[in-house]
Amino acid sequence: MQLIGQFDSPFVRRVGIALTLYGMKFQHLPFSTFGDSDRFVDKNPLRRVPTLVLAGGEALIDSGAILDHLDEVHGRESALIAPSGPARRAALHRIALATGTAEKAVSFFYAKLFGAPLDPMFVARSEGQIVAGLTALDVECAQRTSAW
Ligand SMILES: N[C@@H](CCC(=O)N[C@@H](CS)C(=O)NCC(=O)O)C(=O)O
Repeated sequence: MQLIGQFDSPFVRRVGIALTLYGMKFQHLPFSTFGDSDRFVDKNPLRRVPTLVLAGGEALIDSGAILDHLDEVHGRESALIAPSGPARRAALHRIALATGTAEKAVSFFYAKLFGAPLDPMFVARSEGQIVAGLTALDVECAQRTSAW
């Protein structure tokens, strides 16, 4: 199994952490989404990471879909996320806050890197969304009462 992508990506990190905690052996290919995307475009036409290549060559894309597969292989009852019910809904809410914040941060980073001078309204909105996401995540994590 090969995990494509660098660990500066929060989405690659969440897959790498799950693989490690599940004790699944994998080869890490730290290809850059920009400089190295020709090396994995046959596995992911979007040229995005993470991309997980299974032993038979099948490629899984998008961290949520990859984690769904890893949970299934590891066993849904002993997965890192509760299998059903309120605990699962609460976890999915925390995950949506975390991945949503990361998506905002990544797109804001790309806009600053490649975009024309940014509209101050867009900058303020993006920064506000990122800070609000992180703050909400802190609050939800502090309120956790279960092992999940
Ligand atoms: N929803 C995707 C987001 C993945 C993502 O945004 N990856 C970034 C790196 S952090 C990427 O590949 N960017 C290159 C691009 O979109 O062109 C996931 O959860 O895997």
